[in-house]
Amino acid sequence: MPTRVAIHSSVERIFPPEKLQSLLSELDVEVSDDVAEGTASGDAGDFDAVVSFGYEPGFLEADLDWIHCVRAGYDEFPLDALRERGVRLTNSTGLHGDSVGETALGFMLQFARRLHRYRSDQADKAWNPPTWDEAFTLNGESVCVVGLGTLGLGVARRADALGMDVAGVRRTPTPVEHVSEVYTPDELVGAISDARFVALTVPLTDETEGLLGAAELDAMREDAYLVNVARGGVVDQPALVEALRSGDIAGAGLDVFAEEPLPKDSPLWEMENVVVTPHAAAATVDYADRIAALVRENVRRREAGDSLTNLVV
Ligand code: NDP
Ligand code: 7N6
Repeated sequence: MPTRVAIHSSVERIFPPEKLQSLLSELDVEVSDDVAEGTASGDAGDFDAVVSFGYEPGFLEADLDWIHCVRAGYDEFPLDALRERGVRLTNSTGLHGDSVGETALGFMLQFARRLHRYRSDQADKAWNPPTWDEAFTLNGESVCVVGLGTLGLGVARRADALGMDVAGVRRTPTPVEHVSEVYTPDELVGAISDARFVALTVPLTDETEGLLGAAELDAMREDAYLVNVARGGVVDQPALVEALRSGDIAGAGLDVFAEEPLPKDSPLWEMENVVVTPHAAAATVDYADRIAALVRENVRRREAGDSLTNLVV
């Protein structure tokens, strides 16, 4: 039996659902939010699978055996409940090394070359060259990349290519290409305390929630910059605001926040040493094509009775 796939409208957050439907037109695939109700065309039987950005409680009511999350981060999905119901969850890790890697380096280059400041000055037609000791080069500077999977490697590879000294943190302390020293989470404070940049690229889990709190921010250099392209919850955001205000760190490039969209009254919007991006680090025009390839491969595996790639539970 061919796999009947529903594309949930939440994928709109990244690309039009119809775009993915047309890329997968050789499959039995429909854009539908009523996964429990079956196909809009009234055919008997429910969907087997749903491709979604977010989680809906209705997914557990439907007779699905597979959910594909179009994000790498699956922290919003109830893993225990899915496991109990025998619903498999796959994610989209592996797709974002280039996009997020380039965004993270973009943040770093902006701070080193002061581009963020000139862009703000441009709004006032203000000609403000840097002071003699303000600008620096990434070449010769150091970065600590916390999380060394797809994103972390995307950052490490680029930082290494620009002549930076790259250290990293992960639970498995095996050598990683482009990373001179790999630390474990219990060594986090030591790992970040010498770095000019700290880049967060870990999933949000019980272990990583609030990983970067007041003590870690305090341990960072006063001329250090934080880059968060992981999840807002990995950082204690009030402690970050305080560290930025008090000059405990020099600045931050933030793609992700405790609450998204970032509320209008957040002090982060108006800080001269902060660059805010709207959870856009992974955005790229070929995102839907990459998701289509992943879904196609897993439909093939499902129908062959093989284990799915990018399986979470
Ligand atoms: P991966 O699974 O490829 O990599 C995760 C890395 O984190 C691994 O190196 C893992 O290594 C490490 N890790 C896990 N737990 C810990 C821990 N407690 N302490 C230190 N390291 C840890 O995931 P991706 O790189 O694809 O994505 C990472 C996260 O980034 C996603 O979960 C998502 O939340 C976020 N993301 C954000 C995007 C954006 O648009 N801003 C885009 C894509 C992802 P080990 O197992 O050895 O610890
Ligand atoms: C979509 C970003 C992820 O976890 O947060 C990201 O993959 C999704 C552009």
